[in-house]
Amino acid sequence: MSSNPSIGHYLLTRLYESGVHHIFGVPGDYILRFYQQLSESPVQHIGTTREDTAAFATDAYARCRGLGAMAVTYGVGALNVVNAVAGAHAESSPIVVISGAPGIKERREHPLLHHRFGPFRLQREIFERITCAVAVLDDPYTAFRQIDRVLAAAREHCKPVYIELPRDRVDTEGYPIPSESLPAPASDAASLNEAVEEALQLLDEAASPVLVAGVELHRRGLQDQLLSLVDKTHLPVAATLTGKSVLGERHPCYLGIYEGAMGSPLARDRVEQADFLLMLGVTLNDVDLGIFTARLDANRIIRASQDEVIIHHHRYPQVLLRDFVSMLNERMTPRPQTGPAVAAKPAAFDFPVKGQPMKIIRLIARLNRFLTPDMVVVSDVGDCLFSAIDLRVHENSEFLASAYYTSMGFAVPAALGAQIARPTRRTLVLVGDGAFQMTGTELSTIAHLGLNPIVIVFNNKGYSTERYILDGPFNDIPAWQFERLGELFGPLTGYAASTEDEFEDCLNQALAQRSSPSLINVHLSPDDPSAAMRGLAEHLGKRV
Ligand SMILES: Cc1ncc(C[n+]2csc(CCOP(=O)(O)OP(=O)(O)O)c2C)c(N)n1
Ligand SMILES: [Mg+2]
Repeated sequence: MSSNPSIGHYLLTRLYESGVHHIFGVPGDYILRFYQQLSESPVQHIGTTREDTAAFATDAYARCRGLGAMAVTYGVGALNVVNAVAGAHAESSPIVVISGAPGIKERREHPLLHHRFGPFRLQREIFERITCAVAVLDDPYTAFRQIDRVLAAAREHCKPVYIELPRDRVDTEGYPIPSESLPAPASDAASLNEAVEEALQLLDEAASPVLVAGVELHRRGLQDQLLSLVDKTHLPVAATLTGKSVLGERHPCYLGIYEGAMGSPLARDRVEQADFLLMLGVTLNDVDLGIFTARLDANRIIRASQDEVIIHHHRYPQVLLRDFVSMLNERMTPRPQTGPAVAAKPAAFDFPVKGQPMKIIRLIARLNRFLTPDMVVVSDVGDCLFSAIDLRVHENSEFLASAYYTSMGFAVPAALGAQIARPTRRTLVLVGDGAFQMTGTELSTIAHLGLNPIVIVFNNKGYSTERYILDGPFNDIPAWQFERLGELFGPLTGYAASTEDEFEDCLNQALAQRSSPSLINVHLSPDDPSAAMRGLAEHLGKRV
């Protein structure tokens, strides 16, 4: 009898110890042995309708819990997740992709095995380009060490990793060879000190500084540090779209989403007129810069990214974001309060007006009043994301989207991942009619598991985002009666709403339905874009 655990068992144990209590995915014969071990372990399998949706669900789970994992079969399963894993890479989400593979022995005996699409190394090579570390567990002597190495890499870099597990190695005994202990990343003390000194002096002299909070604060788990810095200093804060909700959006210092011409006008005025900007964890991508409509002056910026700080033209290398934020927190002195940024409570307004057709701006305003502190909002791309700029979620990090990589089809499966990761929260899903047609089948998994998200389909009759950039018949899609999906998907209540009073009615019924999901098909006019969508169309249209 062997005294060491098998490779599959070790992998499951390590994942469980890292807080991964669920693995998403679809089985296949190259991963079945591992699935059997999974079913005998404390880790729970969540089966999905497709592999890419499993990856979106894992991505959301990882953003909520710090690490997520999925398991798929070779070729057909693994290649199905490439887009979603590339998205997790672009969005800095630490997911572990476990792929089964042909056994080492059978590769020699019968090389023409099903699902093979090239040399056996090809799948690993593909994943090498979209993950931060890969491991092929073909050698029992190094397998445990390889597992430890890739899990550490996922956590350290907040990026996906890839583990390939040949099927004849799952039950093979592994060997606990002590891992080389790599030095934990640390700031250079002198560089950190100087960066903080210079930042403090500039902020002290500034009359109207503004803090811009970005997505890296979320990915590095620095939300509490940010909150404490803001509570202490009263600095007004804008968030980027990819960083949306890194600070709870009802905080008295919150200005709204800064996104150049596409974000909140108040945030834009305050950010662009500030005499100094403290940008923490902001990534300078085209989404956060409002398709390059942002007007930011490098001479008035302190920018801390994951491992360096840049203060106008001074560069301080090897300064970790977490150390910079924490030292600022210790040393910054309170500033006088500059008055409320945006009203903590959304303005009261007259809703519903009987018989009035639904408009996107009033839909978002109504949802703003509907949100409660126990809700997580998951948004797909399209006008639901642009209009959600004005949605103000209560707690920090309760807004999830593929806001930078912008892959359609993220929201419904991500809602599955978010609800599994945070079972005490209720999820509000915002999704376009086009995006829903891509991955809406995951609602059947959600219904099957008895989860209770409320899905709002922004049904503007086609690919509106594309229409506003460049229209043609290619932006038309078939009309679905989304509200009838319950007939197919099991316990799911569907509603359709064209007018405000209808919507009000559906929303209240959906809220009361706590044991199964609800879907509201909201009929919107194709000629009713949000303000941000108009801005996007204007600026992106010129580039197409
Ligand atoms: C997987 C994927 N395919 C294509 C696109 C390009 N694209 C961006 S928005 C969009 C239309 C989205 O339609 P819908 O979900 O109905 O939202 P709407 O724009 O109508 O509000 C398309 C096709 C994309 N972002 N992702
Ligand atoms: Mg649409």
